[in-house]
Amino acid sequence: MLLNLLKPKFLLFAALFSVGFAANAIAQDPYHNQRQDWLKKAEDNKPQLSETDKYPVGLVKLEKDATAFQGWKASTVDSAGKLYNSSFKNQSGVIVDFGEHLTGYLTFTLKALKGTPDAPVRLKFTVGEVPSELALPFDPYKGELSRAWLQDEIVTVTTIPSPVTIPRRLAGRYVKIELLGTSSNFDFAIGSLEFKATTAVTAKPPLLASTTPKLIADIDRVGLNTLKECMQTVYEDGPKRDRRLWIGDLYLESLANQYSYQNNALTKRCFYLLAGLSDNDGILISNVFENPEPHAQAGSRLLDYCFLFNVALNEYVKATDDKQTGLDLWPVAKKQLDIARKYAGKDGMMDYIKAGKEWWVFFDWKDGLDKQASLQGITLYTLNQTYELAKLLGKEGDVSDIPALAKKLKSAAYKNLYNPKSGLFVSGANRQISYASQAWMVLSGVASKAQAQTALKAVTTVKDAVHPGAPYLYHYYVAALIESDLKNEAKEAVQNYWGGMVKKGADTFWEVYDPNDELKSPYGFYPVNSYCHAWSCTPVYFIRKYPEIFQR
Ligand code: RAM
Repeated sequence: MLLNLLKPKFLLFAALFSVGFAANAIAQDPYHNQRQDWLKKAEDNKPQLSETDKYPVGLVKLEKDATAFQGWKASTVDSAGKLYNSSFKNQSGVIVDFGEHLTGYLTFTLKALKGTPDAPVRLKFTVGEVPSELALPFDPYKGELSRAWLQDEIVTVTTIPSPVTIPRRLAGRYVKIELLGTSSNFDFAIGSLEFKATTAVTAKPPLLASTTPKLIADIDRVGLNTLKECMQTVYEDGPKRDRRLWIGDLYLESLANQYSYQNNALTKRCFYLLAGLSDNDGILISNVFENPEPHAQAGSRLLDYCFLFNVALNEYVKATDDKQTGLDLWPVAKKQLDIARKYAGKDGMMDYIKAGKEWWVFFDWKDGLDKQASLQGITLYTLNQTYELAKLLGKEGDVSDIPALAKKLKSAAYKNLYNPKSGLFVSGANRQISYASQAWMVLSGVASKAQAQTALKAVTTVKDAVHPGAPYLYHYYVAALIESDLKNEAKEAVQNYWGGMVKKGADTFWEVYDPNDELKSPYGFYPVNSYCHAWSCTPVYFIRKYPEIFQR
């Protein structure tokens, strides 16, 4: 009774409260008047995906092989024709090879060979990017990410013949098909199997010079495939997992795209989406989804990715001269600089301990990496790049404090993080030496060219230096080598690292690759790693931007 009496008052209060709350959020939202326009521009630049029908090229069997990647080799045992010409009852567990990595939709039909289909057929499809995904049992599942990322789907076919499309979009090269249930009154075969492959890529990239070494050309080919597969209606990080737009992946994909497929509309769309879906305080959210409506992963704020938005936008405006997009999104770039202002101490050092408590600070999938030097470096890099962007857009007046802040950060980095005796940059209380620290100190411009060369050469000789854990950080390491004019070293690094994946049979480049630990997974179960991962495609950028280093 009391509750009923209170109800209208409570509802009125709640309504006023929520109106007040919403009004407050709007009042705080620095982009309140622009968001809808940005999201509309994102929609206007959504690409029409191209669709291509692909068919199996053969049947393979998996063999344990200690020399193969992750210990599993797929070798061809039959032509694809066998699948269609004989009873499926004797083929359960067959593995179909499509010959290349594909992203899209799998459709099949069944056909009766003998008798009348008098019961449904239950089949299990497992799609793999690499052989180990088909060799290892997924359950009991031990990974930290959702079990549902793994691509096994059970399908019950009730009408034979009729086409069945697996509703979920799939990504991979191999398809295992197992028979889980059928009737003994009839026999059947697979009538057809096709993959509708989708991508936003329609252009052909320019050819490499005829002098390009074979291994480099192979790396470029695999990098292009990786990029093509990840270019869907956004730059996805991986078409198998996580299938969404992350700022860090967008940055590296947009660089590679600029020197290959040149789909500027896609890059533009991604910038507008991220801006339109940023947090109410104007800070970017690290990743966004497209469906059912564009939305961000609430609460996922990643410090280095906020900075890389600015860097990516600057690169894009420089490369395309699309100043309109630059001007539209300038408020967002300007706003991200508040992060630098907030954590820059009086001594010019970024407060990495506080930042690390308040943010996800990433840089690499590498346990134990100390991030002090990398954070100092990326902050400086961002300040410089954003100032460059401001100049391009005639907005220096908006960020007039930045040159002085950059100067302060630079001299503090030099004073606190450089060891002139060893010629190396150190990070954190334990003065850790890592590839990440050297790379970011070089890219930030803290090191002179001579110092950069010394540091990048020296780090390779330090026994317990922390190595990169994933191609993502390897990108920045190679960029630093090029920046320091260590051309041969850059070429060697690309040939050894990405060439290592090519030699191990990669069709597309992997999310995580440690040459000494092929089973490495940041997620506790390596089949859930992505084996076609955006941030690994950047040799395409290096090889094509610097032909004098890589194409001869
Ligand atoms: C992984 C994603 C993505 C990356 C983030 C930080 O989960 O696959 O590529 O940007 O982490």
